[in-house]
Amino acid sequence: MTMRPYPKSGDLFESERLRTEQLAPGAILLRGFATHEAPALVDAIEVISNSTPFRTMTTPGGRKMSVEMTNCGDVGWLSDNRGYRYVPEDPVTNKAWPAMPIPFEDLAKRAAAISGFENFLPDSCLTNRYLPGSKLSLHQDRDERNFDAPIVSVSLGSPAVFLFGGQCRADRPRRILLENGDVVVWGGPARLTFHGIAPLADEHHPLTGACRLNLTFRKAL
Ligand code: MD3
Ligand code: FE
Repeated sequence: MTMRPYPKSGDLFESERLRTEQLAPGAILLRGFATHEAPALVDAIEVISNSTPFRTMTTPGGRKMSVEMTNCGDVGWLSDNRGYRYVPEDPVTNKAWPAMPIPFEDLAKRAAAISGFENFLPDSCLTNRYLPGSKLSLHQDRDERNFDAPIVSVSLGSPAVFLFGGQCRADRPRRILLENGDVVVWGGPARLTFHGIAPLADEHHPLTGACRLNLTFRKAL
């Protein structure tokens, strides 16, 4: 039997090394975890948005959000004058949301597992599209039926400053740069932290041009 020595860390390419960072208990940043998959993910988002287009939504308070959104999976998140909720049909097309592509689900499961959340089964994937100036105000994700499952987020394209707050809205947020291929897993004590995205800068990325895409995988039901 031939045995290959386990590679010393110096033998690993930078792109093969796991760059994990615990931002807080339950919040694990996997830098570059999806970089290799990024072009395929962007292509799949293009396909999804051809059947269920990106649209801006209105908050229950009547403000138009600057981020454009679409969904895939069993249910999709939406916001309108009646509130925030998950629905099985897209109100724009009056059809079911497209199925979650297997490579999406697979990536979300691998990221969750490596972060200590085995058996994550997302049933919803919200895709956010940011253009220069688009932002997402500080908020909590609390429209899911239970908070035991983590949320997995994948950043694609142009970089953004992520605002990582605390358990109270008034906690001053830390600013963390999220770049193409970065994946963050939010579970346990981090599941209800306040978070947002600062206005996107006007930067060019070879994959997406000026725009940033973000996937958030959730177990909504
Ligand atoms: C921390 N999206 O769609 S991803 C959202 O980049 C959302 O589009 C942002 O916040 C974006 O709701 C941020 C990072 C993220 C997502 C969900 C979280 C951080 C989170 C849930 C709980 C705590
Ligand atoms: Fe959120």
